[in-house]
Amino acid sequence: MGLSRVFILLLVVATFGPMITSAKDFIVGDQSGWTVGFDYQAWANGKEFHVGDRLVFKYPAGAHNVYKVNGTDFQNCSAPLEATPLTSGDDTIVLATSGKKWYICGVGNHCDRGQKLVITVLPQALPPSMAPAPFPWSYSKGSKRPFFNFKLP
Ligand SMILES: *[C@@H]1O[C@H](CO)[C@@H](O)[C@H](O)[C@H]1NC(C)=O
Ligand SMILES: *[C@@H]1O[C@H](CO)[C@@H](O)[C@H](O)[C@H]1NC(C)=O
Ligand SMILES: [Cu+2]
Repeated sequence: MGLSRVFILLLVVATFGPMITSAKDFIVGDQSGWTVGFDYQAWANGKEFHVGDRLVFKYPAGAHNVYKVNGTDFQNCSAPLEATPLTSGDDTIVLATSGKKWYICGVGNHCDRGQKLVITVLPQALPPSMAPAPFPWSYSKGSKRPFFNFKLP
């Protein structure tokens, strides 16, 4: 028993460990950072944001800021008066819930000049095509599992 159990445990940890803990940091705009005249929709296109991932807005402090707004304010480029923006120049936002999230810069007419980002945050679960198979011991003996068909003692 001993060795094979250890082996199975190691295999499970090696397989599923990275998936469970792989929250990602996204530098908004990559090397361009958070600025005017950048196409943030193109940047967001094709990226998958999940609950637990983080957005990092990088800019020279004082030059820009970050407001989290709703869809209406996003369309209108209006920074809500009652909200306080992030201003550090290295602002990290943890994506805590799924759904659409809107961010704009409230300085001057920067939002109108393209400094706005809308993303859709997906639930933490991986999409079905990438989802880890259920653990082997949840399977009955004859079931067909190409990778995890262990014989349990
Ligand atoms: C948004 O813009 C529309 C017209 O474009 C206007 O009617 C509405 O009052 C604006 N909303 C806000 C919150 O500024
Ligand atoms: C969006 O936020 C503004 C305040 O910034 C608020 O007045 C407005 O009602 C909100 N709109 C929606 C659809 O929640
Ligand atoms: Cu700005």
